[in-house]
Amino acid sequence: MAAAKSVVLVVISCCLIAASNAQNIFSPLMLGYYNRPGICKQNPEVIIQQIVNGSVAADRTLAAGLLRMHFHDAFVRGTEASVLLKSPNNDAERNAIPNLSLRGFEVIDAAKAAVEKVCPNVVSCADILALAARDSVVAIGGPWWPVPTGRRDGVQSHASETTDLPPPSANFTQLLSMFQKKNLDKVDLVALSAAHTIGRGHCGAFSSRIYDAAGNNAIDPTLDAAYANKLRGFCPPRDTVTTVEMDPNSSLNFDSHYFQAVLAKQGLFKSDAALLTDAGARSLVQTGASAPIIFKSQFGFSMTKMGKIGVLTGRPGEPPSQIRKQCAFVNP
Ligand code: HEM
Ligand SMILES: *[C@@H]1O[C@H](CO)[C@@H](O)[C@H](O)[C@H]1NC(C)=O
Ligand SMILES: *[C@@H]1O[C@H](CO)[C@@H](O)[C@H](O)[C@H]1NC(C)=O
Ligand SMILES: *[C@@H]1O[C@H](CO)[C@@H](O)[C@H](O)[C@H]1NC(C)=O
Ligand SMILES: CC(=O)N[C@H]1CO[C@H](CO)[C@@H](O)[C@@H]1O
Repeated sequence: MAAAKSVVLVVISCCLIAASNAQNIFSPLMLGYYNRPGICKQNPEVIIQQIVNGSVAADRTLAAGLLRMHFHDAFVRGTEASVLLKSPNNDAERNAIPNLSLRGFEVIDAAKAAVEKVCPNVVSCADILALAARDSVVAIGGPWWPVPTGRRDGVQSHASETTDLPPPSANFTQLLSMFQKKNLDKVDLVALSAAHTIGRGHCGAFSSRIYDAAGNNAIDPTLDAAYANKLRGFCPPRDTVTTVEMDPNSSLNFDSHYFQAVLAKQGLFKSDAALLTDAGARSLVQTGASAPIIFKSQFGFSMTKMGKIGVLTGRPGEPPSQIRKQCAFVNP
């Protein structure tokens, strides 16, 4: 009898545990995931925002760094912070060529350290990066967008997988197919490309447009010749260190100048110019140029969508995941 009772107890407690785990295991992303009662004694989103505001106030260029880092995270393995991992063999995503110049790792580390002090082992690095990208854009006067939270962190990162990132040499067909593989459509492609309204690019990412890969000294006909000559002034042939503003004179402001630049054949990369080669995309570029408010709301909508690519929430069948203690390392 006693034995039977304890079996029943075991069964009941097993199922209670299973049921309470199930709430965590099956919870999809939701707004304010960490702001529910009993999760954290202070809303971690506010702590993250404070750190991001402080960092961007000290160095406005970090907004571009954090926005781009979120994009690179999302496109490779999903929005699960694989971009933050360090590898002892230097073969993680951040060691790959397109990582070039990823910036803002220290902001994520500072935000993680600050939230760990308040509620350790609760807030994922993937959520911190998604929130920081949004908050940094808001901090420079750009649009706000909702960032549902509840992501968990992945446990793998491979330099070889950065081939999922579109190269600056991509044509429209390639860009669209790479975005479609991530469940993003043409509207998202055009809206998100306008992230290049902030930040800088290395000469090497567009030098073939101003010097010609074949060494003929020819200028890419899809690039405005006067602008190309100006770029030559910044970038001597084979320069690997100089960077130039992607949106001239306004690379620290989140505006819709990017679209004006693209229409004037002053998009910096071939991938920017490629948006004019598709009729539908071209008309979206025109809309973006003439209706900044529509652009900003679409940008936010597409960012929320990008932030959902390949998220890990601990559901059965998903790759292993965790809440990392340090964003650069999987838990020991
Ligand atoms: C459409 C395909 C895209 C291509 C081919 C592309 C390519 C590039 C390249 C080559 C750079 C310059 C990197 C360097 O030379 O240091 C760059 C910078 C940047 N990209 Fe993109 N990108 C794309 C889409 C995006 C998206 C979707 C976002 C974000 C939503 C984004 C955000 C940025 C930002 C903010 C920078 C400036 C980074 C800084 O100043 O540190 N890009 N991109
Ligand atoms: C961060 O800056 C934004 C934009 O200036 C502001 O709305 C927000 O209240 C700030 N957040 C914190 C926590 O200081
Ligand atoms: C785009 O580039 C790919 C790969 O180089 C090529 O096969 C394709 O023909 C190009 N498409 C267009 C429209 O130029
Ligand atoms: C940027 O500013 C410089 C110097 O004020 C000016 O010569 C140049 O025409 C401006 N470029 C654009 C695209 O507005
Ligand atoms: C910031 C960073 O990790 N940069 C690395 C990018 O990848 C190259 C190799 O492709 C490394 O040399 C950089 O250190």
